[in-house]
Amino acid sequence: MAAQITQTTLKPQIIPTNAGLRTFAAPPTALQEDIVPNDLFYIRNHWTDCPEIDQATYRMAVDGQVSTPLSLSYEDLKQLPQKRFQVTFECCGNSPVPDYWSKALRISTVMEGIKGHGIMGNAEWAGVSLRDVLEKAGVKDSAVEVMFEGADHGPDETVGDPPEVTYERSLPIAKAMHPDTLLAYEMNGEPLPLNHGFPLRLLVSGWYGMNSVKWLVGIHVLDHEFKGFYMTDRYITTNEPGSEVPYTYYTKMKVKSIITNPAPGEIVPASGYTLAGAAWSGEDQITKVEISTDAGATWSLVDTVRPRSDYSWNRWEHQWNPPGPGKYTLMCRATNDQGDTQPMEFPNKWAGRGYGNNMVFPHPVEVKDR
Ligand SMILES: Nc1nc2c(c(=O)[nH]1)N[C@H]1C(S)=C(S)[C@@H](COP(=O)(O)O)O[C@H]1N2
Ligand SMILES: [Mo]
Repeated sequence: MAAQITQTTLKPQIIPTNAGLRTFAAPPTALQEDIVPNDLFYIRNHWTDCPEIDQATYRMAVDGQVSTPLSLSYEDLKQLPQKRFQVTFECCGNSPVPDYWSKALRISTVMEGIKGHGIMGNAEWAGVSLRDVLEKAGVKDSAVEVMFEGADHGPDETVGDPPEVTYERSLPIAKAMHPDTLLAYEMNGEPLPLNHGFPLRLLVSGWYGMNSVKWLVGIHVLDHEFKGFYMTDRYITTNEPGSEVPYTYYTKMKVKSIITNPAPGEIVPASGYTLAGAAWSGEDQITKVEISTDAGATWSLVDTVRPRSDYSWNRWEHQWNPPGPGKYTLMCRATNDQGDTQPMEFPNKWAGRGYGNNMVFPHPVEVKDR
């Protein structure tokens, strides 16, 4: 008997990108809407199993350089003033250059999910301002950084060394005290899903994803810089010997844009088509999105760049009437209010892990008579 097509096989799903079911990308069509639904939002976990925390007994510790250490329950957090807004974020390993990525992961074939730009998303988040919690505890003048402790730990995912490490990241005190740095308990109107950090995650608006610690159990105010494994051995890149800056730290997301319509493999009708996509730039504003339909030889401004909602991406659209059937290479390029624009090539080739790729991406399409 032929296999039955069920609702499940028809529904788009997140795509695994590595062994161990730790990273899943959003399918390309999930990036076509303003909001990525929770079940299609990318997942990036350092361990296969995620911690299962009981909401009833959950406590979050706030300690270190504070006048009153706190132990907050889920209910305590819910009592604080609520903030709700959209935030777009991407993993700093999104849009990897396949060559560099396969070298870093020591894999010979690049898995489907790793191609493209699916290790990102936009959602509406609700929670409380981290600042409100820090002010409740009373941050001392000696505070330099705040360290965030996740409940997940184990051997490092790729090399198993260190054999025991906890997911911990820190922020400079200024970003921690920014009113839009959230402790989020809701995602798109639902309690935070298990894979996205239930019951509480940090959400660092405008910064790369690894800063937004999930399954948050501790907020530790420090009088020094935190030098944990995920600060010094991951999510930084060593630059070429002799470079002015020896290491690059990835904090706020660089200016970037992608084409979402047509999706990869979608045939464009020769009669005309509305190209669409997204552009974002961390804390900065997008001022311009350009489009090329001839592989970067000529550029024009896109027809429409829609305003963003708080920290969301800007959606853009452009009517294209192709000269005729055939193969074309489309490209888009965004510029921000600091004057930064996307480079034509992957900016830090030296870096083995290929983080922070914001190059102008070629988007091949086929136009056919219909
Ligand atoms: N506790 C914890 N927080 C974490 C991670 C993790 O593995 N453990 N992964 C980080 C990384 S690298 C990214 S890109 C984002 C992904 O968030 P998401 O899975 O909700 O999309 O969470 C960050 N926070
Ligand atoms: Mo990430």
